[in-house]
Amino acid sequence: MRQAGRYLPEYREVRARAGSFINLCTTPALAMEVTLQPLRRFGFDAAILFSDILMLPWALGQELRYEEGEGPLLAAVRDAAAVRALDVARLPGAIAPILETVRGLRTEVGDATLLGFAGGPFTVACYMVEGRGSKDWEQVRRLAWSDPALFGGLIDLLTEQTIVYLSAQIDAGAEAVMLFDSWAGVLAPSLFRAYVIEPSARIAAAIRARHPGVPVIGFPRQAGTMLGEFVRVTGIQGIGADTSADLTVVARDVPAAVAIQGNLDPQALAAGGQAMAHETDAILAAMRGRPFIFNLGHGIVPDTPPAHVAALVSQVRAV
Ligand code: 1CP
Repeated sequence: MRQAGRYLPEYREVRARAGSFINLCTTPALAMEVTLQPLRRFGFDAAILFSDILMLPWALGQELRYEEGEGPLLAAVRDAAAVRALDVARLPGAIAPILETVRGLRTEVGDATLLGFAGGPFTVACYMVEGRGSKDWEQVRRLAWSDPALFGGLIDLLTEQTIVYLSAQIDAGAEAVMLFDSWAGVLAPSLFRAYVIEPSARIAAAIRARHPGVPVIGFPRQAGTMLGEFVRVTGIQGIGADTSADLTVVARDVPAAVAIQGNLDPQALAAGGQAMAHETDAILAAMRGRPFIFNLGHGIVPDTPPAHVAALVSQVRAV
């Protein structure tokens, strides 16, 4: 999950210096610095590239800006002309600074694992179609039902470009890649199969073929009863469990060799103290004896006290 970001004063300092968020993501020296900050402070086992899932549509030429307090704002893509305007020829040049960040990080992370990432095609399409964040993504779901040719075409394009983008991150030094499908849980099962499982399976197969041995970790947030099918059909090596998932049920639903990652509630981390310690113990006990990556169930919240993160790390390290 997100490790850098607004809860760290040293991030806020670099963020202010960078001016825009996009400038932060596309200036290798700054993006490297904020990737390494949580690693230096807490000594995690892995570092995730500092970037954003929306750098892909940005690289395809879609207008994007990040407004303070509002999150991302994009020029909405809702018709065939807007899909045609996405320019795959722009991608290599646009992602070059991000790949330079990955190359620089490879030598800086030391023993920690360097994770690359991309958004799941469906979640990226959510922001592209809606033009901004949303709780239930009404426009996107309506479009998926009303114009499957258009929506399916957009998902296909994103799937192909995500393969290019993740492969390039691996070539630059990423040792594993994570696919964040944060809004997968809003879909009906038939659409979940078409727009979450199928594209993720294509991405995972392409990474397996081009980069054997590089793990792919999926995160189809709030997949609920669809989680087991997602893991089996995609053949991924790791599965991120969101806060709502019961890890013992997840363990029952996925093959024993698949690593489970998760899933402390970010609000338990923000609260800290006994409640956090107790919940952390329960997660660790449930996952004992199987491949497991301790993590949050979603991104860290900005008002999390860094001291709570330090306490959590020492508790997990003590196991
Ligand atoms: O000004 C700022 O500081 C912007 C805050 C911020 C940060 C720190 C955004 C805008 N993105 C990021 C970084 C980020 N985003 C990382 C890098 C790793 C790290 O921080 O350590 C990663 C992996 C992401 C992934 C991401 N971006 C997701 C998938 C995971 C998740 O949290 O669900 C999503 C949905 C986004 C979209 C996005 N970008 C930024 C915001 C505020 C949002 C969410 C908007 C919304 O709620 O709809």
